[in-house]
Amino acid sequence: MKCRKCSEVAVINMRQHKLALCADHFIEWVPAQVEKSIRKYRMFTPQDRILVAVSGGKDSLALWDILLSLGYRADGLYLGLGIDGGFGYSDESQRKCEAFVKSVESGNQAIRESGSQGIRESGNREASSSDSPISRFPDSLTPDPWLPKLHTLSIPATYGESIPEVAGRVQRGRGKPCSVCGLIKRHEMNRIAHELGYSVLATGHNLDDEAAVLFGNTMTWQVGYLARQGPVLPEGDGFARKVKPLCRLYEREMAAYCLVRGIDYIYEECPYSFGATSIAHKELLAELERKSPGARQNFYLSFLRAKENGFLNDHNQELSPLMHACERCGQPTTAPGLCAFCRLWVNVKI
Ligand code: Q46
Ligand code: ZN
Ligand code: ZN
Repeated sequence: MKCRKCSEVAVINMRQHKLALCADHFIEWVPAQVEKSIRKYRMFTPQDRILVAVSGGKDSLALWDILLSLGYRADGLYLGLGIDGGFGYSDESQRKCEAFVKSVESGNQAIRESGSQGIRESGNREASSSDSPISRFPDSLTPDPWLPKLHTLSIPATYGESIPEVAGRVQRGRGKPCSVCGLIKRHEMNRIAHELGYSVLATGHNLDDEAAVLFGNTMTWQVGYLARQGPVLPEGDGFARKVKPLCRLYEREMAAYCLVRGIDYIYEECPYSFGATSIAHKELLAELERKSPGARQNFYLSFLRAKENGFLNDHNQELSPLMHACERCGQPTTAPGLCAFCRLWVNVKI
């Protein structure tokens, strides 16, 4: 199959777009799509300081790479969860994040040394002078170039227990640590974004993730969750704005992007992700997609359009429960007293 834009061999065929692209055109197309989502949903501007939640997986590292290539000032945040799974899951995923940020640094170093105008090291695309989003590549040639930082925080080192350990001793973690894990991650991301002055927190959720969540919420008509689901969760009450710039890209496109760009990521999933309902929903939607290309995209994007047109508006107004500052950490919480995160630790010395 040939690239739609040139005669090179295509590396990917995106049936939902009826579009096959070669490697060069694909790594131009992906950031352009992300930039469109950023603008369409008014996620952020070049003036915002962005914190990307990185897990060492393909989506979050691809997102960080794309935001940097588009010229946004995006730093990374890695939370060490203390999950081993028999293969050192957390340690390995941290190594992938560190290797990524090092490769960006050495890429920028190489540009400065070569003095070439706006061209990154091997595998990176050329910054054109056109008005394409790619032209806002980081100004690597300025005398004191901005370099992305990776912030890391180890949950066991900070709080004395790994995620599986906390989950093992509280009711909420019975059976699976995911609910406790989600709670801790949300709290720590909010806290760190706030303390370090980031206005935006970006996560690597792709369209497959979002469609699976939408499917789950629709199956049980969780209108509260449906009203809140979207590519942007506005800032407020001490929380940074949360955005999902990859929400219109398929998971396989992110895997292809990493491959073409040479981004090394952790292939293994978290050992606790197996058997999750969201994975079963993803498989169902993937089956539908095989039979009807674009079905998954239509499902999610039609939902977003319906919301833009007022679907669930009434429900949105009902949401905004009264918030209080947690007595211990100060983060906003709906319950008076301690927030859910602090209640996890009240009996633990930290
Ligand atoms: S990291 Fe945490 Fe996920 Fe692992 S323990 Fe569950 S929630 S599956 S995104
Ligand atoms: Zn091409
Ligand atoms: Zn608290």
